[in-house]
Amino acid sequence: MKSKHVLFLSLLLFQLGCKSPTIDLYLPIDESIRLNQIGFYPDQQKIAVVLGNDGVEDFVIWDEEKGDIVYEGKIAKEVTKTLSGYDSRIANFTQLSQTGNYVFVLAGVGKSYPFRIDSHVNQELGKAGIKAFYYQRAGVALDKTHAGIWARPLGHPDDQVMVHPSAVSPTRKAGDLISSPRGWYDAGDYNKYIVNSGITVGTLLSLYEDYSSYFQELELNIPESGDQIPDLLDEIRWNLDWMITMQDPKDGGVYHKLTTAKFEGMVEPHLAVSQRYVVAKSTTATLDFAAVMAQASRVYKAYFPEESVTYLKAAEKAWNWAKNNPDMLYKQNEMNKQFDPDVVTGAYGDSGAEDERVWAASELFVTTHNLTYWEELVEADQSFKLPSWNQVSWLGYYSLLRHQDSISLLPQEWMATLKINLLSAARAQIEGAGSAAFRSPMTTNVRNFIWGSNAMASNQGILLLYAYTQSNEQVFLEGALDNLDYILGRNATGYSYVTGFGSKTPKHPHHRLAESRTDLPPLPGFIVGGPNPGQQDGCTYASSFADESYIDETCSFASNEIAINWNAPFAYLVNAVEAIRN
Ligand code: 9MR
Repeated sequence: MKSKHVLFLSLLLFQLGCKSPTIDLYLPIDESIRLNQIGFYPDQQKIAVVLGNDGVEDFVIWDEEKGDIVYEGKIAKEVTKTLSGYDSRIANFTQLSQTGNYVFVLAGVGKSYPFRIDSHVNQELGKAGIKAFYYQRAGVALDKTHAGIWARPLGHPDDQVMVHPSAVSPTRKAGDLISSPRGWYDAGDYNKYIVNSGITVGTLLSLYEDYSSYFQELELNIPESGDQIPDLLDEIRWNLDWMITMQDPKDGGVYHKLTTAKFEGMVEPHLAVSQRYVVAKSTTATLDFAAVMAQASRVYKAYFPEESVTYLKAAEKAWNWAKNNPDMLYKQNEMNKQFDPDVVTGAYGDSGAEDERVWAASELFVTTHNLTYWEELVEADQSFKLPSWNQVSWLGYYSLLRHQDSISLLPQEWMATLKINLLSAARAQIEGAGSAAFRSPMTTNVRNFIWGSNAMASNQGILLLYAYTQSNEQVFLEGALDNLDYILGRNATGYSYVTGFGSKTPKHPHHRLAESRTDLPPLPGFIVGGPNPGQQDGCTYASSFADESYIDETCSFASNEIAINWNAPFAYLVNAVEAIRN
């Protein structure tokens, strides 16, 4: 059957006037065709990028189910250069809007990986992006019903966590044991860090607040599925339950992290049993905690009124601690000179806590309407800064914009400035995207390729979606979709950077849960860090160009790790797009 289709296709291509009448009977996949390997919405712009192949002009779209050509087109004449010097041209097949499974065929050359056109094309991907957090759960066994082949025994109960000498207080001595269970593993490692949990939970709670009706019905097949609470909120609670234990009940300060002294080996969670510590309180962790708890207080109010009160009290207590300790920045190297054991795991250190203060004040203001918090914002820097774990002011500003109707007591001019700054940043983001080599905002600037560049692409997408919802200008939604196309295959390496989604996907992520079970496929729904010319892991890369600095090897923690603060914006982007489209 298959070869009959191919033969049929070959004949048709011949009739189309292709230069070479002899087309491979088994049309090979050709890596010079780069496109979104999941697919497109029916009315979305649909493009593939073709690298090299000078002189080849014709392409067709082949319907794999019907065994028929459904679209014929010509590659655009304009040529752009990629960073590594390839000629890049665009093949546009936007007009094709019929639901189906397709491949793109470059006349005489080969075919693309398959893709789909469907009005729910990203639904499964969106669910998987959130389900990934379930797989990251610490302190619980995952059962077959919910984890399938990735079921695993309980690891890291964290009911005997030692107070590190850096974290002593009048009521907690070094060596005391506290209980701090649950939460999500941060990334490829098994530690739990408040700063990174902060932006992760903030992003996911915002996803819920922005598209709450979409999440009322969305089932993730997690143990809590079927209760009265949206699954997304159930999943987020797993981490909130942990975060709240990281606050010193006495003074309100929040420990920076819960960690082993050194990274564990590449073993399964229940075999990674080194002593874990709570380490040093910090201003950044405490303010991130305050922001998250303030937001959680309003989001969960309808479902858990008691917890909602607890969350708000915790937020206010944290805020007050940070007021009294504005400069307790986490400096790991200095800490290690003073205390033993040395702690050499993820630092999440920062040079200042001003943006964390803005985020916390914004969330506390939205939740309480208490003008004390507004006074903290009146002089604050309102310029746009793309969110990342060490830059969180706009998580707060997004919340102010989201709730602008209920906080109309704020000066209109101040709020208008926020909106102007948001829209002009979004405009700058899409400028040049149409002529960049891979036709996406992400590929307009080589400086976007940092450690976790795929989170950069996702966070740009979120900015563009806020600009879209604030302005209704279609061009912003298109820009967000372009970055999704980038993530899912229209890029310089040809990878769809999400485990289990697409045809050419990461198989060897730097992820202890995956590396310790190489008998299984990698856990699905995880976005890897992506191209990073820093190449800090010292692994052998095939290329040093910024957008090609990626290798699918476990060695590569600088380009192929997974992390909760990268999955959250990715999950936001995919689910928000799906919610907007449906
Ligand atoms: O995402 C973090 C990145 O911005 C930093 O440059 C890098 C080096 O400090 O650390 C990254 O975070 C890692 C964390 O420190 C430990 N867990 C894994 C995280 C992802 O690589």
